[in-house]
Amino acid sequence: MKNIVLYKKLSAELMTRLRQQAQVTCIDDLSADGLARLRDALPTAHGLLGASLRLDAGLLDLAPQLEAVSSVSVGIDNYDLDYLTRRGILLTNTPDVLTETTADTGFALILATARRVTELAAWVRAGQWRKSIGPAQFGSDVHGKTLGIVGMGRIGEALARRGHFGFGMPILYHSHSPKPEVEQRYAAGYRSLEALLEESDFVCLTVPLTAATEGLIGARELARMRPESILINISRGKVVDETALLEALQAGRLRGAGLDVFEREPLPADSPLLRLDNLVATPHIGSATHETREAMARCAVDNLLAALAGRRPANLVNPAALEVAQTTG
Ligand code: 8YV
Repeated sequence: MKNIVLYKKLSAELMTRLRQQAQVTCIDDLSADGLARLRDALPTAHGLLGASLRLDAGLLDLAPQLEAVSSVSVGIDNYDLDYLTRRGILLTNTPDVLTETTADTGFALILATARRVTELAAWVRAGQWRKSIGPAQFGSDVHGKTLGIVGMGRIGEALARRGHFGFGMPILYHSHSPKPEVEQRYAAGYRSLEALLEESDFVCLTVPLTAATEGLIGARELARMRPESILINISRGKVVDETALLEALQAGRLRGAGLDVFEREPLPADSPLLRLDNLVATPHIGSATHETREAMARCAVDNLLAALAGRRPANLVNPAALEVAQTTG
C-alpha cells in the first residue's frame, strides 16, 4: 500500500475511504510540533494532501518517494510548480467545487462594505442605537452600481452572474484577453486595468497570485479609483500593496475595502487596517462552508487516489510531470 501524509483534517467518511486504500499518517496541525512530525513522515511518503502550507524544495527534498501532492484549494501559489514537475510529482487542486461559495463571499463583502454592516452591527451591539438613524449611518447602494472584476476565471464569472442578474449592475472586467462569451452572457465590457479602476464603483480582485499579479494593485492603481469606490479582495493578499491601501483608506481616497485575504495571514491583531471603520476584514473564508470544504476534500482525495493508482487525476495542474514520472519510472 502507498503511504499518504495528510496535513489537513478530513471527515470520518473520507478517512475511512483513504485507509481502505493506503497507509495514512495524519498531521493534525501546522504548529512547530506538527511540522516536525510532517518532516519525519516525508521520507516514506508517496502522497501528500492538505492546504495553507508552502511546500518548497527544502521540505520536499525530504520526500524522495513522493509521487503526488493533492491541494485542498484552487490557488496553487503555495507550490513550486517547476520543482514538482522536474521531479515528476503530480500537483492537483480543487477548482469548480468552490466557485459559487467563493463568489458568494465576494458579494457578502460587497454588501457588508457598501452598507457598513459590520461597523453598524457593532454599533448596535455597543448600545449606540438610541434614536432613529440618520446620515451618519447611511451606506452606499449596490444595485445598479458598476462592478469591475479583475480576473475573469470561474470565480470572476460567478461574480459577474450575481452582479448582472441579481443586482442589475453594469459589469466591467479585465483579464489576460477578452472573453466574448462572458460579454454576451452578462453584457460585460472588457477594459484595461486602468480604465476599469477609473470607471468602477466596486473593484473586485479574483486573480491568482503569480509573479505578474503580485503587487498588481499599488498606490498608482488605487489613485485611479474614485473616492466613492470600494475595493474587494477575494484573491490573495499579496495582489494588493497593503500599505498603499491603508494610506488611501485613511486619507479618504476610497470609500472602503472588503478584504478576505492579507499579505500576512492570520492578520495580526495590531494591524492598523483593523482600526479603520471603513474596512471589513474576514479570515480567508472564501470557500469556507461545511458543504464546500467537504466537497473540496472529497475532490482532493479523488485526485490523490487516482494519481497514486497511476491514473490521470481529474484536476492535474502540471501535466508535464506525467511524462517525467513515466520516463524516470
Ligand atoms: C482556502 C483558497 O484557502 O482554494 C483556495 O485557493 O484560498 C481557499 O479555498 C483553501 O482552500 C484552504 O483550505
